[in-house]
Amino acid sequence: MSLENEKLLELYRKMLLVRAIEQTHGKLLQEGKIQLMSHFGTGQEAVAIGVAGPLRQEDILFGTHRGVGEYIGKGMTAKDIWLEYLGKKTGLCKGKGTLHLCDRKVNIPGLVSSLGSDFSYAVGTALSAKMSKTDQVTLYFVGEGTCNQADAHPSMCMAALWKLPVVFAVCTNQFCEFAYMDEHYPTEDVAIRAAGYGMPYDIVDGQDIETTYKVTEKAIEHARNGKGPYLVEYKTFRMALHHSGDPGEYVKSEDLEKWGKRDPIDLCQKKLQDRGILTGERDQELRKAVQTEVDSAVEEAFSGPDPTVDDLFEDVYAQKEVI
Ligand SMILES: Cc1ncc(C[n+]2csc(CCOP(=O)(O)OP(=O)(O)O)c2C)c(N)n1
Ligand SMILES: [Mg+2]
Repeated sequence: MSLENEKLLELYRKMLLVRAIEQTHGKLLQEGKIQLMSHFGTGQEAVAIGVAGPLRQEDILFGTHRGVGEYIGKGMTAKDIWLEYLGKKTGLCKGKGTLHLCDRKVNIPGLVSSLGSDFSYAVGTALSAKMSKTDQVTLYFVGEGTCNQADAHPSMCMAALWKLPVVFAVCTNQFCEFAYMDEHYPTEDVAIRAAGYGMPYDIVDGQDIETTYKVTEKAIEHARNGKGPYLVEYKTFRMALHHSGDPGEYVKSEDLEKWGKRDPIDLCQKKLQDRGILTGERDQELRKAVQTEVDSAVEEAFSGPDPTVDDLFEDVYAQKEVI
C-alpha cells in the first residue's frame, strides 16, 4: 500500500501541523495564557489525516472531540481553528463554537456534544445525497467508545438496508475516557459488528499513514459507487490523556512505551528518509515552517476582534428585547 512521494510528504506535513497545533495549545494552557481545555489526539495523527485525506471537498465529514487531525485533514486551517478557539468574531462560528468547530466551506457540519447522536446525522446526510442523486459521500469518524451508544445500531442497520453512501471510520484508541477498552468492550474488535448488517469491513494498523489513507480511499469509493456503507476500524493508541486536566494515573507506562515506539509521525519520517525524499535538513525546515504557521495563527487570533454584546443575538433564535 504505497502512496506517491509528493502525497506522502503532504500527509507528513499535515501530521506535523496537527501535532504543532496541539502542542502549542497545551503550552498556552500550562502558561495560563488561555483557559480552553481540550482533548488531544497525540499518537492518532495517522488515523485522522489518513481518514480525511481521500475525501473530496464536497464530501461531508463528521469528526470527533479529538478532532484537530481530521479537521486539518479535510481542509480547515490553523488560523481557522485558533480564531474560533479564542472566541473571535472572525472565527468559523463567529466565536460561538470554540472547541465545537464547524466549517461549511469544507463540509464539516460540526461536533455534537452528545456523542453518538451524529451516527444518525451521518446516515441522514448520506440519505440526502442518495435521494438527490449526487455522488457525495459522508464519512463519520468516531471513537470506539462512542460506538457503544444506542444510536449506532439503528443507524448502521438503516445505512446497510438502504445502501447509503456512508463510511464509518472507527478510531480504536483503546480508551473511553478513563477506562481501557477491555473494561467497556466484550470483544477485541468493534468492526466485526458490521457483519451483522452485511456491511463490509476492514481492521487496520492505525499508525501507518499509507495504510489508513489507502484503506479509507477504498471504502469511500465503495460508498461513492452505490455499493452502500463500509466500516473501517483503525487500531491506535491515545498517547494523550483523556483531556488536558486528566491526571492519568490509570494509563500503564508499558503501553506508553510500546506505542511510543510506533509513533505515526516517526514512522512516516523514516519512510520518507528511506525513500530518499526527506533529508534531515529538509525535515527541520518543514518542522520550523509548520511551527511558524501555528505561531502566526495564534498571534493573529489573540489580536483578533472580540464579538460585541449585540453579536450574541445574531445567528440565534433569542431576541434581545425578550431577554
Ligand atoms: C452521550 C455522551 N456521553 C458521555 C459523554 C462524555 N464523553 C466525552 S468524550 C468521551 C469518551 C468517548 O470515547 P471514544 O468514543 O472512544 O473517543 P476517545 O475519547 O477515545 O477519542 C465521553 C464518554 C458525551 N460527550 N456524550
Ligand atoms: Mg476511544
